[in-house]
Amino acid sequence: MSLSPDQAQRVTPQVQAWVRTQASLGHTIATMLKAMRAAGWQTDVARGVIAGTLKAPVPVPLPALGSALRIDAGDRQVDVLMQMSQPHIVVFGNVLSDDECSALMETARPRLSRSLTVAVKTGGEELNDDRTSRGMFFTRGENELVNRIEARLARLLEWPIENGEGLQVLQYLPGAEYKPHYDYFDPAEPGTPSILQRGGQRVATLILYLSAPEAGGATVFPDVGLEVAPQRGHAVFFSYDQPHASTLSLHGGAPVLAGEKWVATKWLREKEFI
Ligand code: PD2
Ligand code: ZN
Repeated sequence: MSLSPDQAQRVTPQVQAWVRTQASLGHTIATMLKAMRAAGWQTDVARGVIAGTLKAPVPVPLPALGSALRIDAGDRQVDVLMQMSQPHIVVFGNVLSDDECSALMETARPRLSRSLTVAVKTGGEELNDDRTSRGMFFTRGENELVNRIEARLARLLEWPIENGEGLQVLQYLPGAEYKPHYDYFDPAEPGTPSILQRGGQRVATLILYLSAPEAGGATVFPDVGLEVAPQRGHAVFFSYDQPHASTLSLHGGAPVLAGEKWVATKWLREKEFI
């Protein structure tokens, strides 16, 4: 199989099959890069495609649940309400107290602005109609409350605090939503290599519910027909060991129909997030 110029810059199953075949024939990454450049690929993009295609699944957070109904998260006993294996999803109860939910929302409120999404072409950020919430980021360990919650989550998920991005708080007013998407960074996009420099791929997400709307606003997993109701103090965790749709980690925030929904999202990286 050859790599025709019209396939340049598009990650199709054919391109991925070509990469796998070259590797199985013993060709080096340098040889593959040379062939891809000759077919019109930019070096960075080609490198990302090769790495993404050949990469074995990476370790991901794996809360030690067993058949326990509760997990000791250090300063709090967290309830296990639901778990499934493919995709790996866990719904937790009692992760945050009412006071912690209120304090996060009140500290975040004056800093909210319209949420952005990653601009895949550049690695920067952009406004996107698919995401109509307002949001803000705390930096990691920004204050005593954030510090305490981050330590609890690290213990709950058995994943180092340093590998977590700062908590992001989101407010959804009626009509606001986050259309289904993947949280990992697409290896085929030209902006991805620069994003990955800060801690590697995202490998898991924890969405903490700070305030429940009166109607709507479920976190949905369309590949498996699951809808998680946003109950205050609860959280939904899911992991993805490859930046690939086969992880079934497609998920979204359904439109809020009445009232306000508030969440805090913690994204977990492979390595230390700087
Ligand atoms: O607020 C949600 O339910 C939601 C849904 C999908 C949040 C995110 N994604 C996210 O923050 O990535
Ligand atoms: Zn998401």
